[in-house]
Amino acid sequence: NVCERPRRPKQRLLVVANSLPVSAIRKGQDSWKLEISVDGLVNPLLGVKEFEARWIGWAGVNVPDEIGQKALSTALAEKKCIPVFLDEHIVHQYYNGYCNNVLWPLFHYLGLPQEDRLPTTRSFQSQFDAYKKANQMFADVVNRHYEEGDVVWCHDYHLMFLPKCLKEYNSKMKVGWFLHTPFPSSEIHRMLPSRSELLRSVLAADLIGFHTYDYARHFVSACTRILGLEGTPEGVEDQGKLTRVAAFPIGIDSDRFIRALELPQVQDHIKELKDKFSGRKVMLGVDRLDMIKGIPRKILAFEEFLEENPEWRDKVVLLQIAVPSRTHVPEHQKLTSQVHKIVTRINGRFGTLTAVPIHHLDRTLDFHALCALYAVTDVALVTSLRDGMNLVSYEFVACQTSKKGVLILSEFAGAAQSLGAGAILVNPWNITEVASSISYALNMPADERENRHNHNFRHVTTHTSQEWAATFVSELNDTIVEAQLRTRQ
Ligand code: ADQ
Repeated sequence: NVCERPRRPKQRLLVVANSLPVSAIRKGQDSWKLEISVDGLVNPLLGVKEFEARWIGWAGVNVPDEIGQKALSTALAEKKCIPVFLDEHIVHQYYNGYCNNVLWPLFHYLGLPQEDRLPTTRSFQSQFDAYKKANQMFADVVNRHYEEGDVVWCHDYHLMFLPKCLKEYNSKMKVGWFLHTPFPSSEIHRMLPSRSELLRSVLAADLIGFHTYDYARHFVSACTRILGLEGTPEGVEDQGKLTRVAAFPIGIDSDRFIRALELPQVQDHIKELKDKFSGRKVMLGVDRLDMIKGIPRKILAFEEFLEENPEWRDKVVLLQIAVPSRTHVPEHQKLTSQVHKIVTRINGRFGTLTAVPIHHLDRTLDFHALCALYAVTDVALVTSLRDGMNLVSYEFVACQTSKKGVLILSEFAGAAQSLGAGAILVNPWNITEVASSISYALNMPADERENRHNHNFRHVTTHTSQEWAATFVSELNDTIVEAQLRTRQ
């Protein structure tokens, strides 16, 4: 008889993010349909199996009545999700207002709202008040579900006020905060009227994580320059209390993508796509439809490439998949119509009766269709103007086991620091440079393509989302031990 060691129970991890990994559609007074939602924050965290994870987040819908709230909470509990109910007014001020109209553009170097988006200074203040109120509501729910020994991992710019609220409830709670967007230069952050309060609230966490060393350095500089605190190689020190600040580059669940390529339905998709685009090289863009993703410039670069290289006109196709996101923000509506106009113009200019150079889809693809698309692609184009990391570039590399295609990657995406050696790095603001990189990529000799791909493939398959989460949480556990040691000394 083999003597089995009793398995240690997994540590409970409370993942707190603005949105839950499912979206809820109301079917009746007490019945709900739940659908998995996709984005760069949800996808990597879903692959994390080492912890007993619970999600806490906004339900994504307004549920004013108690019956509806109770039924939704029960349905979500099956998915290990716990909803935070925010009313329409708070959502408008906190989510549409302060998060999406102020913090998101600022952190991506797009500045603060212009006067036409900000009628009065009072409205700015009321958005910030709503932001704090919403964060407090998240803290209430976390506090209600917290059990001793849990680790609380707060995510993203929506919840910068949360670490402070949680520590006010319970100073022993292990609290980590991770930012998925870039943290901008302190010169940008100092424009924000609430700059100090936000920094101080985040500093209440035990561990603060960013995708890259540069973002961590910008954050520490903001704390030293704006708050006058001391920055050390470990983090930020305030009156003897050290808050650890470090880089934890995210990854993907690469095995999930590699395994999917073997599935019959994915193989069928691949065959269909190969037949449809036979005789043409396939270029691919997959982005949420957002200003930061640089979609119009990318398409203009493709146009310039077609202009300069007439011999390629009937031999290449660009598939641009853009998921509509934050559709209520007026800038996003403008962006959609701008992209449509450019695509129509270019297809009118270079298309024939039987083929067009750009296929543009405004919708989410299911996982298997996405894997098939990645697999048949010759050149992927990721031209974000700024991007915290960019996981599309990782997913593309994981699915290129047979093609070994080329990745053109913006130097302003965090991924440029991890995949830069294998990708062709471009300045996405320079349309001519992107156009000539397309030409270089399409003409690249096979051995160079293979070397570049192998380099990136090694990185993507060894720096996974599982490893990212395990490293962050283990370091978070250690910071508490350190803190206890310090108090014992
Ligand atoms: P996002 O801005 O959402 O994430 P990204 O990292 O590219 O950006 O992730 C997008 C995710 O959505 C990918 O997993 C992709 O597969 C999926 N997706 C995109 N378009 C899709 C479509 N049409 N159909 C189906 N799926 C689609 C934020 C930051 C990023 C950071 C991540 C993770 O803005 O910089 O990399 O968080 O930290």
